[in-house]
Amino acid sequence: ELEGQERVFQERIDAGVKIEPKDWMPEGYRKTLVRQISQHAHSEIVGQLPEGNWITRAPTLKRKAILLAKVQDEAGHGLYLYSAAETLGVSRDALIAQLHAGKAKYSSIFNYPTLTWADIGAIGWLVDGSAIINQIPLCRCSYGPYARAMVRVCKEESFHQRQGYDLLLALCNGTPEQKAMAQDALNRWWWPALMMFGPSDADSVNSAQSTQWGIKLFSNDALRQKMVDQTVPQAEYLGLTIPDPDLKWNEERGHYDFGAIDWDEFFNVIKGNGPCNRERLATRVQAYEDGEWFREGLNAHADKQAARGAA
Ligand code: FAQ
Repeated sequence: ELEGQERVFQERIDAGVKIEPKDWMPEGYRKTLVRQISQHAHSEIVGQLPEGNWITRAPTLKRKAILLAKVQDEAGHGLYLYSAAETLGVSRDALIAQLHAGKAKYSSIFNYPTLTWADIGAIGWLVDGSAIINQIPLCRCSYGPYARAMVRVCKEESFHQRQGYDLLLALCNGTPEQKAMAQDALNRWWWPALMMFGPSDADSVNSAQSTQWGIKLFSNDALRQKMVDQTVPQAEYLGLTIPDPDLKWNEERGHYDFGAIDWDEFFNVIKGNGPCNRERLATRVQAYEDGEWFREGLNAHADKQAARGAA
């Protein structure tokens, strides 16, 4: 039984009233949001790396312009999300320091390598596709600044998803080698994409509280099922095979049944031992250090402006 401020807070959430930065909130609510929003921000920024890897190798000027725009959008998403986290009383510098020290999580998916051009298509189709399914409900979550940030992010993610599908469609309508490249990318990205939704509901330690607080509106497994149901017909249209022998329409449930996820692989990746964890972190830290001269310049300029204003 909740009492006092906490009860009033829960009643507001249950009534669908958004919580705003200056409102009273339980410390656990604040902490949960800082955790989730910062992980989400880090995912956007680290998520630029696998695709950034292909900007100089895009096959045509048009594909290069599209990919550049997508990767820039991801930087923007990171910035909206760090700003949303800052409304909860943490600084962006502190969050970035945690990431660089290897203490903060970011999505498991960005620890896999992009080996071929088809991987860029698979990321747009499957990774942005999953991101949309997870983020559409977040547009209605209880914390105002996070919910509002998600509206624009989701619009941009849908462009990202379409560009990935369009890229794969071109490959699948191309030569047998191109189609094989698309199939190989699907084989490698399918299972990691399903892992993006987090552990099964039985192992999701944060779900119960986050649901009560209106941060989570659907469970990890419910969203994962939605992703499978939505993606199977899209794979069929491409003429590609999803790498799961147990995948089968279940008439009774009205959903696809699918095979078991390798949770050992998932937990290994989130512990820092995926194929690219070390490389991703090292690249981020290097980029930050290389930007030191620029941050110094910005500060010097800001100090000069402030001194002028004071004079
Ligand atoms: N990777 O109890 P739960 C994108 C952790 S999309 C790593 O179920 P929760 C777009 C979880 O943090 C990707 N860690 O946790 C893009 C927790 O550990 P903690 C980013 C994971 O929070 C596309 C533990 O496991 N999207 O970036 C993962 O209730 C292309 C137990 O899990 C978001 O972050 C994972 N996959 O539910 C960008 C969406 N899954 O913190 C560039 C917002 C779970 O207690 C290119 N986040 N963990 O130490 C969420 O909706 C939730 O945080 C979940 C996890 C659903 C991810």
